Amino acid sequence: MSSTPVPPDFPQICAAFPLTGPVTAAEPYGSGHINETYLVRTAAADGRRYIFQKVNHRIFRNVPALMENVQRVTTHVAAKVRAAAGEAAARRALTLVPTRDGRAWLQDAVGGYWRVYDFITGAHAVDRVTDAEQAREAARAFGTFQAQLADLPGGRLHETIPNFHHTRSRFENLRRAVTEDAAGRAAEVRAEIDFAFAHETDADRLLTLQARGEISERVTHNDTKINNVMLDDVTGRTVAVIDLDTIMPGLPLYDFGEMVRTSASSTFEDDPNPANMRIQLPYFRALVEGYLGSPVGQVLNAVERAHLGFAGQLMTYENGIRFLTDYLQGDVYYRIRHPRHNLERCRTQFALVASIETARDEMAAIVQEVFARR
Ligand code: ADP
Ligand code: GN1
Ligand code: MG
Repeated sequence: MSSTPVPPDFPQICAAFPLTGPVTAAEPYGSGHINETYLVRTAAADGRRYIFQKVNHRIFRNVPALMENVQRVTTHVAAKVRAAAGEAAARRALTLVPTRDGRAWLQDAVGGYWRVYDFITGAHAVDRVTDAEQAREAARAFGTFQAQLADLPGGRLHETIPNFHHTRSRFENLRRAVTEDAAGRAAEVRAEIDFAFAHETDADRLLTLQARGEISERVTHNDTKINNVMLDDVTGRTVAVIDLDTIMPGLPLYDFGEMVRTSASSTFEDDPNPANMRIQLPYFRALVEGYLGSPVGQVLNAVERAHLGFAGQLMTYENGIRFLTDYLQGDVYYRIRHPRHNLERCRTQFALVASIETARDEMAAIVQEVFARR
């Protein structure tokens, strides 16, 4: 659960939005690491609920640009979903609730940015995959979502966080954090620093392929964590892809790799015991089947296909070095629940990197098998 309590000025914030009934309750919601998310219940006859989010503008430096992206993406996806799903479409795409004066967001008295979405009913997000079907669903959903964005009109989206998945620049941030050692923690995490430095060359692999033109940029989600897809409470099928703040130009391999990190892993990303963490090959197979079976499967080239397993390793490595960097900098980025949280997250990510390295050949064989069967 989010640990940020409902702020004292919340009633004024609610009043700026045309909710269908008076607010009866508001509570912190979800387990995202970045934004503050609240569930708001109302006394409306239809029991209408809303998701209020305070966007973290220390991390997202240009919230108006971010919200322009979100508006463009939600409008485009909603139109596609309506065409395909008719009446059932309402909960299949995030729907922004504009302020009373028609804006996509509200700026509060102290400069905070708020937005409101309709609550997606009858669905839930999970922090960990517990069966292969969930993994297949998530991959199908993110693959379909990416395909829906392929013809997004209006030019290039804003980069809401520059160099978000630029692993070379993530690596250089780590190197700087080690040198500066702002929180005096470098000596304690020597083993993790050594692991990160030993894998430095991985940071350039996809960037090099991209520079050579062998793989190319598309509109991607960039945060395809399993808890960023809502699954139906009854059928377990995907209802909607959420958390649109990092939708911008990226590589499809980043999206697939992040799915491997969070959906083909044996435990939570912050399991305090790294020995519990390993790659789950049946879930990896399900991800490959779901992703290659989605419309995106038709447009991936052979180089992209050959790097599906490596993408998982790279995104896990990237998250590991980001957690380590944050630990070294004194926990300035991610929300933490205890002082060693970022270190535990890092260790458990590095355990998964090592496990994926060991399973490299088996993963390559799975990709080939699934591809050959299509
Ligand atoms: P963060 O960027 O902090 O991860 P998210 O947008 O992913 O924020 O929201 C956090 C959590 O809130 C999600 O994992 C999901 O459980 C829940 N959530 C977000 N939007 C909705 C929505 N429209 N309807 C229902 N639940 C939602
Ligand atoms: C953050 O916002 P959330 O919790 O879905 C982070 C991702 C990381 C993830 C690690 C904007 O995602 O990049 O992979 O934590 N989002 C941002 O769990 O930095
Ligand atoms: Mg999220």
